[in-house]
Amino acid sequence: MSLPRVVQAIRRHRRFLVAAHVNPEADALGSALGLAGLLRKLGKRVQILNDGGTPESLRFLPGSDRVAATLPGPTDAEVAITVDVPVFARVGASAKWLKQAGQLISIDHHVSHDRFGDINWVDPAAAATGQMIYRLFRAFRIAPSKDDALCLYAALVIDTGSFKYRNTTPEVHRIAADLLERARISPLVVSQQLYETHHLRGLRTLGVVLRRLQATPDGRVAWVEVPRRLVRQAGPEILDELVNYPRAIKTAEVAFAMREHGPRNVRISLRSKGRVDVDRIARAFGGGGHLAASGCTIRGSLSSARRALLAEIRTHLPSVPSHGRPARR
Ligand SMILES: [Mn+2]
Repeated sequence: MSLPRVVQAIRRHRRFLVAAHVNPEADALGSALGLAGLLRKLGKRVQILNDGGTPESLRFLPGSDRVAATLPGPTDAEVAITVDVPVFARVGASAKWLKQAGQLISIDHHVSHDRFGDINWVDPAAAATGQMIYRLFRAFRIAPSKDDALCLYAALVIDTGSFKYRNTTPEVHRIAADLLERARISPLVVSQQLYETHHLRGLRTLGVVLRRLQATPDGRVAWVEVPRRLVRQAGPEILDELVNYPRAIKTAEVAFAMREHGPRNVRISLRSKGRVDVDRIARAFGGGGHLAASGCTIRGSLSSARRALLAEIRTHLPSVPSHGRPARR
């Protein structure tokens, strides 16, 4: 448990650089913004840096307009903190500046975290990195502002699948309730910003893509494959949620979505209903994540990636299917 070490490092220093990962989602960016809010309330100087800046879809997060994509020169930050980053390479081009700081702290909840920081506060039991940032506010006895609360609430919503996944504990609901009160915002507004942002063209492409849903004859593994042409047509908002469709098939124990981003570049999202550890499956291909949600990239064609993945998944499936049994909690 490295929370006390993180608290101590924050107390001892004045200038901070905070970064998430490339293509951040609401947990990564919301955690970075929430953490920056806390540091500023403690009288620290903070710069938020993220390779690629703020994606269009997360502009509703207050403070996201101040996220820098690059810095004009070397940083004078004493401490760099990454949030929601399991392996250092995921920070992309921010690496150059993060390395210039005297100390690197990593705050994350991925079980696949590879302990790249000088201080690693990693809690795979946390539903979101945002939940850990909330704990950090508590540790300093500082209340999240209205804006901090919205950022941390969005982080919880996205990483719990809107409070549906196994990581949604009573504690998560209590924190969410506190954040909602402080953010003075309707959950409806947040869910509209996070989920109801599709374009007609993207949704129609989803229709085309879903016609390609596939499953093994026993139904225990289900997936969808998106060739490059449709990747471009569908757009990232559609593709990021795609794996939820094969996952929603009743008999599916493992689901995956494959998107062809280039020749021999297939990005895979993996989901499990809890019996199979998909972090281990992703790791077999150099990726990782959480027990029930992970990802990796396979260098090969769609069909060779599918064959390799199905073979690997087979070795992790329990011999008895869970058909007909209610899912474990
Ligand atoms: Mn996360």
